[in-house]
Amino acid sequence: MKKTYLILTSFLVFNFIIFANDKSQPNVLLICVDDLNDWVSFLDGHPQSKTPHMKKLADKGVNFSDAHCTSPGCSPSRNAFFFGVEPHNSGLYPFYDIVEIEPGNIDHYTPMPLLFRQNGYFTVGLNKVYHNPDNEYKQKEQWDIYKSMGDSNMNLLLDQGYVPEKAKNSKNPARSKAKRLIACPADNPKEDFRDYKIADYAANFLSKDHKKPFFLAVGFILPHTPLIAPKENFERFSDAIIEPPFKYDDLQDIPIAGQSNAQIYVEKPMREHDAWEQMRRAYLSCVSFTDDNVGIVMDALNQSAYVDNTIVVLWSDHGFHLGEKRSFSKFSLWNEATRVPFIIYDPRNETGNQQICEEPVGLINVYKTLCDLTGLEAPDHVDGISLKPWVYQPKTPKKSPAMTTWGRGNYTLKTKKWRYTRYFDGTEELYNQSNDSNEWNNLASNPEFKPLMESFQNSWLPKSEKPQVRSGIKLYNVSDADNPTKNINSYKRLVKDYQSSGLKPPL
Ligand SMILES: [Ca+2]
Ligand SMILES: [Ca+2]
Repeated sequence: MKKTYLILTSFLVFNFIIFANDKSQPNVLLICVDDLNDWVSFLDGHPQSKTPHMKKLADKGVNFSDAHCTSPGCSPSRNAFFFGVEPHNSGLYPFYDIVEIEPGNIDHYTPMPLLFRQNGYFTVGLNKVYHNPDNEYKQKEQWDIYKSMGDSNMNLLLDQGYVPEKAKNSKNPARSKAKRLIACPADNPKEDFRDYKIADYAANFLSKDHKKPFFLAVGFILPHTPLIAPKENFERFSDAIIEPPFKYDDLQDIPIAGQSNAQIYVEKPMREHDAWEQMRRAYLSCVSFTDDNVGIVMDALNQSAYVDNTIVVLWSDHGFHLGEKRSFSKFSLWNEATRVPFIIYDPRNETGNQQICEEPVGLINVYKTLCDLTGLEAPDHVDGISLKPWVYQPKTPKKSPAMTTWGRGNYTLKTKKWRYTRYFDGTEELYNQSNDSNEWNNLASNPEFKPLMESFQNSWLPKSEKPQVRSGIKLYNVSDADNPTKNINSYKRLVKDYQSSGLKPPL
C-alpha cells in the first residue's frame, strides 16, 4: 500500500515538473484598462496623447486598430469578456452585482480565469478585473490570489483643474458624491495611487520563480473618473489641448433612442464652466499615468524569465466621449464609446508581430483566441471566434463585423466601411466610415441604402434575444426594449433645460 502511494506521488511530481517546464504552455498577462478610448499614441484618437510604453507593446505585437467592445459599460463589457457570452445570449445587458444573480442564470458558465485554473494555471487578479464589486464572484474558485488595493488619502490640487463646487465644499472631495467630474492633479507621490500599487505588485510577481504557468490579470482603474493623477503627469500637458472634431447640431439627424445616449447633463456644466479643456487635459494625464504603470509591468516582464513565453493582451472595456456628440464618458453606440485599444503580443508569433490588423474585431473573441493560443478547449457556451488567423496573418480579410450591444434590442455593427446601428424601436443610423469617420452624417433615411441596411440586419443582427436577467439589477443609462421611456424622457427634460440656459442647445 505504502509503496503504491510513493510510486503515485513520484509520478505526479514528475508530471508536474514536466508541465511546469513545458515551453509550449505559455503564461498569460492580461492588462485590463478601464475606460481607455483611442486617445493613445498607437491609434489616431488624439494627436497629443503620450503613451510610449503601450505604443512599444503595440509596435511589438499585433495592434488591432479597429477593435470594439461588446458593450459600452464596465459591467456588461467585462461580463461578456470573462464569461465569453454575448449579452443577447446571457441576458446580461445592464449593470449587475453578479454575486446577487439567482442560480440558473450564469453559474453554468466557466469564467475565463477559472478555465485557466482548472487547466493547471496559477491565477492572479489585481483590482478591477470584473466590474467592481463582481470580483467577489466565485473568487475562491477562480483565483489563487486576488488583491484589491485602494488609493491612499489624496491631497487634491483643487485649483489646478476642474472640480465641481459640490466636491470642493465637501470634506473629502475625492470621495464625495460629485467626485465623478473631478479632473485635477494630486500632490501625492505615485506610490499612493492604487494603479501604481498593483503595477508594483505585478512587477514583483513577475520577478519571482513560479512552478506553474500563470494567468495574471492586472486591472488598471484610470482613466476611469474621477480623473486624478500625479502632478507630474499633468505637467506633461501644459500646452493648449486640441479640441476633438465636434459638430454643434450633430444629434439632429439621430433618432431619439440614440440621442438619449448622449450625456448632455455633463456637457452642459462643462460648457457653463468652460471646463472641457481641463477635462480633456485630465483625461490625457490619467492615460499617461496608466501608461507609466503599464511600463512598470512590461519592464518587469522583459527582465524576467517569462519574457519569451508569455502572451500579453492589452484591452480596455470600452471607449470614452470627451464632448464629441455632445456626450461624456460611455453608454453609447458611437465610435467614441465602442472603439478600444487592443493588442495581442505572442512572443512565438513570427509572422504577425509588428503589424497592424485593420479588420474590425470584437472583444467577445478574446476568450476563444486565448484558448486557441494556449491550447485549451473553450467551453461550449463561449461565443465569438478565435482571432488566431488574424494574430498570425493580420492582413487576412475578415467578413464578419464587430458587434456592440447596449441594452436589449440596441445593436451596432462596425465593418471596415460602415457603421450600422439599430435601436429597440426599429430606428437606425448608418455612417460611411470611408468619408465620415466622425459619424456626423446619418445616411439611414436615404432609400439608396435600404438594401444594405437590410443585409446587415439579416446577416449579422441576433435572431433571438435572451430576456434580461433581472435579479440584483441596477439599471441606468439604458433606453431599450425593457426600459423604453425612462432614459428618453429624462433626456427630453435635459434638452428643455439646456435650451433655457442661454447656451447653444444640442438641437
Ligand atoms: Ca469601464
Ligand atoms: Ca449627425
